[in-house]
Amino acid sequence: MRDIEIVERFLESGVNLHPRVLDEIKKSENVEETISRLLTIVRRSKPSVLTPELIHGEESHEEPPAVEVRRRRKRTEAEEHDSELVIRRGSDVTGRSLGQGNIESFVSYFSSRYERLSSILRSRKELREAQTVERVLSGAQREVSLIGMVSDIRTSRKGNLILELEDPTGSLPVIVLSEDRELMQAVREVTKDEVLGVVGFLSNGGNMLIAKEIFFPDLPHREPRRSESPVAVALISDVHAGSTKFMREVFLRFIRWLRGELGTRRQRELAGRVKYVFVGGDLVDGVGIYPEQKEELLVKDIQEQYALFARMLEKLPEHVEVVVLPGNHDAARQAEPQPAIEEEFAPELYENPGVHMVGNPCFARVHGVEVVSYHGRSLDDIIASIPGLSYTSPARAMQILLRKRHLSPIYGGRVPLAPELVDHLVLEEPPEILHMGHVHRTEVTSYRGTLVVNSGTFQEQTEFQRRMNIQPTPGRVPIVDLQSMRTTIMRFV
Ligand code: D5M
Ligand code: FE
Ligand code: ZN
Repeated sequence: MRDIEIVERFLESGVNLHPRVLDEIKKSENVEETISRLLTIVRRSKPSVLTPELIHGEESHEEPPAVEVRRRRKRTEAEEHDSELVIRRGSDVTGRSLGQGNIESFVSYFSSRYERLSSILRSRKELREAQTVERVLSGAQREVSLIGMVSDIRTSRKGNLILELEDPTGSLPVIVLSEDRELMQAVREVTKDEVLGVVGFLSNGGNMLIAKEIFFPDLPHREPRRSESPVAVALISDVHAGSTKFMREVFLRFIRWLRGELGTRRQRELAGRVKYVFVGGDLVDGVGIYPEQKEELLVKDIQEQYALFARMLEKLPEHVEVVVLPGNHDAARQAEPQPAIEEEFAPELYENPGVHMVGNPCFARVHGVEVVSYHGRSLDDIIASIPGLSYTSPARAMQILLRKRHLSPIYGGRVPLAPELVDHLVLEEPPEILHMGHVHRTEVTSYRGTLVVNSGTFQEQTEFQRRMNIQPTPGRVPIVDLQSMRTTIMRFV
C-alpha cells in the first residue's frame, strides 16, 4: 500500500498520522490488520494526531500529584470488588525445588525445555512435518524442516553464520549464507540455548543444512483477555530499601497516592482502582551483592532492610493485595527459578496477610488476566549478546524473550540456572502482561496482544550505574487498568 493510501485511511476517520506511526504501519507484518487495530484506538480515544505515544500507552504520563486531600471518600472500586488472584504454584519452586544439580538433572532440564518449546513450534504449518536430526541425516529428502536447541553459534571463514542445532537424536550444523541478507538480519536475534525451527536444504555432502527460513516459537496475534471489574494493578520493582540511593520520600508518595491522599480527582480515581501491587524483586539492596556496596548502604543488616520495606507496605490500604517475588539483591537462592524470599530474613512480610510471597518468576491470573512477573536478570545476558539492544530500552529485549517464549534462555552467562526437572522458565501460555524490572527504567510497549512492562525503580543512579552509563528513571510507576488494558505511568518524583 502506498503511503498516501495509508494516510488517507486515517484522514477518513478524522485523524492525522504521526510519521513514526506511518513507518510502524509500513514495517508491520500485516498492514491491513495493523491499520484496523489502530483505527480501533482512534475510535476509542478520538485524537487529532495518532502518535506513537498514544499507541503504546504512554500518552498518560502524569505530572507529579499536587493536590492534597484528607477527607475520606466513598468506597473505591478496589474495595467494592472481591479479589480474584490465582498464583500458579505449580510453576513456583518455593519449597519444592526438584533438581539434584547433577548431570542427569541438566539433561532432564534441557529436554523439558526442548519438549515444551518444540511443541509450540510444531503448531506452525511450516514445521508440522519437522523431522529429527537422525531422520534428516539418514533420509533422502533434500528440503527438510527441523526443530532444535541452539548449542553453538559461530561465523565461518567465508562470513556465513553457523547455528549448531541439537535435538534428542543428534546435532546438525545449520548454515545461514551471508548473502541471504534477510535471514542474516533475523538470526541476529538468535542466542545460545533457545529452541528454533528451521526449513532448509541438505548440502551436497548431506551433512549440513542450508537454512531457507527460521522460526521462533513466538506469540500468536490475539486479543487480550480483560477483567470484567474496573480494577487495576500497579507494577513496581527495584525498591532497594536500605540503599543510600533509595528514594524513600518518593516511595512513600506512591503509597500515599494508593491511600487516596494525593493527586487530582482523576488520579485519585485511578488509585482507587488499584487492587494489586506486583513487586518484581530487589525489594532491598541486600549486603555483599557487589564490591564496595557498603559505601552505598544506609542500613547494613539485611533483616533490617526487609523490616524497613515491610513497615512501608503496612501503610497500604487493607484491600490491596501485594505479590512479592525476589530479585538478585534479595535473600533467596540466586539460581533461577528462584524460590520466595526466605522467611527468616523477612518475617514481617510473612506476617502481613495482604502480602503473598512467591518465587521468581511468578505466573498469576488476576481477574482472568494472565500476568507473568519476572525480575529480569536475563536481560543482562540478552542485552549483552544481541547486537543493537541496550539498557535504554529494556522493553525491546523483553519482546525478544517473548518471541523465544522463554524468560531466561542463555545457560552459562551471568544468570545461574537451576536444573529443575521441568523448565518453568518457558512461557507456555501467552500472558496478557509481561512484567519485569532489574534494568531500572520504566518502559511500556505492546507486542501481539501482550502488554510489555518494565517497572523501573525507586533507587537513584548508583555509582556503578554512573560508571556503566546506565540512566535510571526512578519514581515512575506503570498502572494497568485490567478492564481497559490501558496503562498510565504515574510519576512520583
Ligand atoms: O541492577 C541494576 C542495573 O544495573 C541493571 O540495569 C543491570 C545493571 N547491572 C547490575 N550489575 C551489573 C553488572 N555486574 N554488570 C553489568 N550491569 C549490571 P540491580 O540488580 O538492580 O543492581
Ligand atoms: Fe535492582
Ligand atoms: Zn536486579
